[in-house]
Amino acid sequence: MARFIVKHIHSAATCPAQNPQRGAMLLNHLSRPNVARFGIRIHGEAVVKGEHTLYLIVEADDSGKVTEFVAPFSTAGSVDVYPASTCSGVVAAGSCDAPLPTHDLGPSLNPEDACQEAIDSGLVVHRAHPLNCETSIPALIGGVVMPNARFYLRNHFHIPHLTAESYRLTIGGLVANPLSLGIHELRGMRSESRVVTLECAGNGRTLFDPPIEGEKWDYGAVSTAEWTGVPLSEVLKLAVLKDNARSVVFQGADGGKVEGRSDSVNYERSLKLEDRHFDEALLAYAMNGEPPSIAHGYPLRLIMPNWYAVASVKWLTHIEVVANDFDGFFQTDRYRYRWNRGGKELTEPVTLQKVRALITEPGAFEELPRGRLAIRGVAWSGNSGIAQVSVSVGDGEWRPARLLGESRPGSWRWWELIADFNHPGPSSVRARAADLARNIQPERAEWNALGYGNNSIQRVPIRII
Ligand SMILES: Nc1nc2c(c(=O)[nH]1)N[C@H]1C(S)=C(S)[C@@H](COP(=O)(O)O)O[C@H]1N2
Ligand SMILES: [Mo]
Repeated sequence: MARFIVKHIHSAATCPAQNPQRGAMLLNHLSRPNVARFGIRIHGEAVVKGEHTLYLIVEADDSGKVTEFVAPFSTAGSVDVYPASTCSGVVAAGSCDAPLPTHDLGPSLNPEDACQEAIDSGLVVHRAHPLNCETSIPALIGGVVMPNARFYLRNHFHIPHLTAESYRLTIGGLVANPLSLGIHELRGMRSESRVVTLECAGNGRTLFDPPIEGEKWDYGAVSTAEWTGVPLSEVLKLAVLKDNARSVVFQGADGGKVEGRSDSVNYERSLKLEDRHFDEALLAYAMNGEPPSIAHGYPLRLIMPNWYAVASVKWLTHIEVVANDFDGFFQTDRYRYRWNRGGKELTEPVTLQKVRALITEPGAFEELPRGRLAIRGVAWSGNSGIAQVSVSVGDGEWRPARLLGESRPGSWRWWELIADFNHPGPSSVRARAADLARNIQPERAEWNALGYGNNSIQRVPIRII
């Protein structure tokens, strides 16, 4: 469907609203059932006050349908039909007069629709194409999981649109029994559900100083869902690993050109069989009890609990079992910490989520009345469970917050502290998490060239009135 704007101007003398019958005819012409008969949709209509000018926003397969529909207006005045697009459409295309970019990897989600849906769901958009959006922190109010539509989105390429009917997951490489499985077969296997927090390794990148190139994540590139699927180990058991198998490479259906490599690459990541979280890996076909949306990896994605979410490959179509370390772009060129210590370049792969607390209440720069105030948030760590969250009010002593709900490995946990704020004026709230492996959040995380793993203690400035 294409979008059009219709502009109709009539003179004061021919204004249809002056005559009750012609006015009613106009309303009936614009009524939903009548509009549907013309095979178009009206998204909005408005008359400019005092100007006898009407605008319509219309969706139709072609302008012919629109012209046909607006023909009756021409008896009262002029009618113009303009091809149009949404703001998300032009932002995704990169300009008001550029077409949406295309690619050759098969069907993909319309970037305009994907972006519009994200805006309508209240996500904070950082880039329209490929679509990157973070979860709005004020939207986090209790409840362990995020509704799917409000779950942050991180995409490196066009979003592939796979269908469940034609979908296959193939498993090859160092296996005795190569497999090709459809969604129906995967759903017929032993399933598991796990509540898992995904956090982008770049979450908090904008808080590094000096600033770093890359997606401008604030605090919201993190969300939690209950994922359901087949344990990876179950599928690998069927495939029967050969003795020299060391690593598993997960391939996504998306791909394209990347910096420093001549050929197009797919989104691919690997995991060593000896990884301590290997047995927790899930081939997920459900997210909070529904199929994941296309943008979250429909119809199947890998979920790697505790790891930064770079490991949780979406649109998983192939698993290759290999004997060597994998050197794909997203394994070796990106998602590595790069520090410069004492003039020496040091590098390490990005792996587990660092311990971190996020304050969801109060909001930054909120004005709050004196007296009792709830401070709430979530905390998580990929290394182990959360041992404690401490809160400091107005740079005062650290006080232990109450941990809420159950401790679930791989998932964030809510905490709260009710505090008294007796003095009007500017104040602040800080929260610091520690995990059971004795990792504690640093005052300031170490700056690294690609801006990963920023788990610095958060400060929320507020004003007491
Ligand atoms: N196939 C594929 N999988 C992917 C990515 C991607 O671009 N393509 N991005 C990764 C990164 S960096 C993150 S943070 C998570 C984001 O998952 P979400 O969009 O469902 O929140 O997906 C990971 N899996
Ligand atoms: Mo990420």
